[in-house]
Parts: sequence; C-alpha cells; structure tokens
Amino acid sequence: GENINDVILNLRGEGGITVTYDPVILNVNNMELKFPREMFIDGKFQPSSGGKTYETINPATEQPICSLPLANVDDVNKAVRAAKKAFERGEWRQMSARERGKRLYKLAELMEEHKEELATLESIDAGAVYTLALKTHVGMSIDVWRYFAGWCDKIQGKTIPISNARPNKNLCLTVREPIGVVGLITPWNYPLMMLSWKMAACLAAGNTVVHKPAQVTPLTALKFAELSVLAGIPAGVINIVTGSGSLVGNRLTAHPDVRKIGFTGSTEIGATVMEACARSNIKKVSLELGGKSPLIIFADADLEKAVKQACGAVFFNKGENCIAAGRVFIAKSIHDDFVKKLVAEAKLYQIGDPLDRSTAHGPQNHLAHLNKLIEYVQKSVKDGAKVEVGGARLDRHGLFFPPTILSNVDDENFAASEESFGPIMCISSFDDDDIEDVLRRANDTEFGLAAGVFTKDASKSLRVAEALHAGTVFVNTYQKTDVAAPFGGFKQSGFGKDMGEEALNEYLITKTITIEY
Ligand code: TAP
Repeated sequence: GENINDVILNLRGEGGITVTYDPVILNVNNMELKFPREMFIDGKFQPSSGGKTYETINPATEQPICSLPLANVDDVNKAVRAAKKAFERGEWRQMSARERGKRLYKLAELMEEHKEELATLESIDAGAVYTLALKTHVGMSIDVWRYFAGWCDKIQGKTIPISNARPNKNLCLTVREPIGVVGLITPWNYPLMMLSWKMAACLAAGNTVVHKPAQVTPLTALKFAELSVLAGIPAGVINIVTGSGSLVGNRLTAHPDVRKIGFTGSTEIGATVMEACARSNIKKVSLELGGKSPLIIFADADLEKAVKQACGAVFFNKGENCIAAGRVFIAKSIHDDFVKKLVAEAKLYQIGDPLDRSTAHGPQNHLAHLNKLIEYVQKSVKDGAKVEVGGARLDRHGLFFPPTILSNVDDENFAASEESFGPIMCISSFDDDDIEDVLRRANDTEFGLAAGVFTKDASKSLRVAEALHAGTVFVNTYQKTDVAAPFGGFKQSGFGKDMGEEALNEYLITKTITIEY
C-alpha cells in the first residue's frame, strides 16, 4: 500500500530490530495511533490466503475502524506449522530459561512504554473506558507479563526417593517441560488482558502459541504482536489469527498438532471446545467459562462501603466482567433502604465517550450483546422483576446501556440463573437470621466462578466463605483479583487456573526420569 510505514525501535544494547507492516494511522485521543491491520504468522503481518476480510466497529460511534483478515483453515494450518517449527527447531527452545524471562520482561517494558496506545485501542475497539483500560485492561496485562517473566527460571522438578532395585540403586527425578503448540481462544470483554493472562504463563513455560482473539475485538492483540517482535520473541513463537470462532477456533481445537487449548468464553462453547479436544487428539484443555456469582450483604455490613462495592461488583467494565456479581442477596431488614442507596449510586455513573477522562461507563462491546441485554431485562420483568433504574438502551449515538437495577428477582426468575454479562444488578432478599437458606440459594447455580460477602462479623464471614462453592471468594471487598493469585471457576464455570503459580501447571507436562546406578 501507499502508506507502508516502517516502525523501527532499537532494543537497548542489542542493536536494531525492525518490524514492518502496513499500518492503520488514526488521530485519536490526542495521539497519532499506528497499528497493524493484518494477522501475524511466523513473525510477519499478512492477509488471509483466501483474501477475505471483515470490519471491526467502534461501539461508541458505531463506525468501522478498519478491515481485518477473515482467516480460513489454511491460515490456521500455516500458523500451527510456524508454531510447531518454532517449538521443535527454533531459537526459543534452545535459549536458557533466564534468557526467555529477559525477553518477556522486555515485552512488559515495551507494553508499558506503549500503554497509552494500547489503552486507546482497547477503548475504540471494545468500548473500554480509557482511564480503566490504562489501569486494568492494560495495567494488569503488563503486571501479568512481569509476574510470569519472573517464573521462567524458577520452574523446577523434584528428586524423589523411590524403592531401589537392590543391589543397585535408583535415582528418580522429574522435569517440567513445555507441552508444545498451544491454541489460545479468548473473548471480547478484556481483549488484551485475557490474551495476557494465558499467553504469559504459556510462554514462560516455554511453549509456542497460536492465538485467536474474539472477532469483534482483535486490535490490541495485533499491536501486542508488533511489540513482541521488538522484544525479541522469535518468529513463530507467537501467532495471532483473526477470524471467527466457528472456523479459526474450531480448527485450532481440532488440529492434530495443537497439544493444549486454553479457552475463555461461554460455557456452551467451552463444552464444544472440550469435546473437540477430546475427539481430535486428547488435547489438554483449560476452560474459564461463564459465571453467575452471588454477593451476600448482611445487615451488619459496613453499608456505605457495601453500596459502593456492590455497584462496582456489577457495573465494573459495563458489566462485561466474568466475575460480575450476577445475583445480589440483601438482608430483609436493610433491603429497602439499601436498594435506594444502590439506585442513587448507580445514577452517579457518568455515561459517555469512553475516551473522555470523566466517563465512568462506556458503550457495550457490540450490537448483538447490547440487544441481548435489552431482551434480558424484558424477560426478567415478565418473570416478576421490578426495574429500579435503567433497563433500556439510551437515546443517543453509540451502544449505550445504563447501569440497571432489577429488584424482586425471586428464585424462579429467569434472571436468577442466567448470566447477563452486562450492567444489570439482580436483587433478591433473604431472612436476616437464616444464613443456611441464603447459602443454599447462593450455591444453587451451575456456575462457580466467584462469590462475595459483606459483614463485620469475622466468624460469620469465614463460615460463609467456606460454604460458598466458588473459585474465588471476596470478603468485604469485590473485584480484587491479582496476577499472583490463582483465578478460575468451579462446576460449569470450568477448570484450570489463570494467574499465580498454579497457572503454570496448565502449560507444563511432567516427565519422570528413573536412573539405575
Ligand atoms: P464465546 O461466544 O464462548 O466466545 C469465546 C471465544 O470462543 C471467541 O473467540 C469465539 O470466537 C470463540 N469460539 C466461538 N465458537 C467457537 C468454536 N466452535 N470453537 C472454538 N472457539 C469458538 O463467549 P463470548 O460471548 O465471547 O464471551 C462471553 C462469555 O465469556 C461469558 O459467558 C463470560 O462469562 C465468559 N468469560 C469468562 C471469563 C472467565 S475468566 N471465566 C472471562 C471472560 C469472559 P468469535 O470471535 O467468533 O465469537
């Protein structure tokens, strides 16, 4: 094209590394934003071999941002071949674990240097509020790369005392090895962060990867690919294939040379993914799936704090949040007053252009999702819920849906069990003195991602935390995840952890070596 631009950056002390691509150049958010518009295979940005493209839309303006390759099966095969070659014969496997860690640190540093661009991209592509994108979408992504960069040279096996084959002796040891080519499939709610949670652990363990970002939010993954070249990650180690789940995702899960799938998305697609992994070649798989996380507010809670945190627990990132509190249980004695306070708090969220520094609540991610939210409220009202605030699309340009509160959501209501994945609080009340009953209702879900409780009674909080069947339980806080703490669901919220030391296990295999001497 005419606007071919060579973006060149010199690695400190390591000479120049060049990455070449035909960029989209936008003047947005008081900066000139340059980013790749092609997918990334074997170290090169390239179109789909079939020539097909699709457009990604800015949800704040409903205008297309740029067109991108719609990959086909051949493209996926090519990416897997590149990843396989990089795994079996490339520099990546030969370099020391410490050197691998250095490159991942460098990558984190480059992400830090480019964080305003990454956050701006997340804002225009996913509708993320810019200030939140800086702190969470991009900030936590950088943290997770640093965290796992530090793990590279600390992945160790054991020496194990086994029975000797007398008169000889035996030495038994274990080696923790990478699995091989890993396929990563991620959703649209935190595009860069979901990539990072998985890929950082995956690469720290020494694997190579083919990643399929969500079709509606591919841009930060491509900018990330550019930075990975500058960080010295060898060609073929990271491949990003843009396209649909039914084609690209499906081919990845079925591919005979892919040995592990890390998936985040819905429970329904998760089941399809697990089945394809089983049928194709018994791939290892980890699944971070849907949630309907209960939050219990007891009458003895710090109510001012509980109001703020309950709103945050539901409305954070416009509710497009896997651990969003999907059901809020409020003690009867405080219910009416507490709901009033929640409504007042929900009305404070400043709705608007996600790039505006005073905005707290941006547009929903894409149109199909927004339409599901409208339907969700209608169904729930039909089942007896009362709309306390919000509930309908805003009459303005862009995909805006306000913080919404539904009360009187009884156990049979559609909204008591279905995830909305949007800014919709579903409130039920419970008898102050019947802890067993509210626990039974909180656990009466097929999901088990997160849960929360607010009470000043320390022993009650511990008893409740113990009884709640969820992978993450928050006490007198919510939404407090950290890159060093394992994260993942129970029941149909999936299995396998992201983050923390445990995440490494998802991307390692253990070899036992027994020696006689
Ligand atoms: P899904 O529809 O499940 O999509 C997730 C990813 O899977 C997308 O990249 C999608 O591609 C791809 N996909 C679709 N069909 C596939 C197939 N047959 N084989 C392989 N991949 C396929 O979920 P979503 O709507 O994007 O995300 C919302 C859901 O994700 C919610 O349920 C939410 O709770 C869950 N979620 C969970 C977590 C954690 S950590 N547990 C975090 C975030 C989100 P397309 O781009 O074509 O759709």
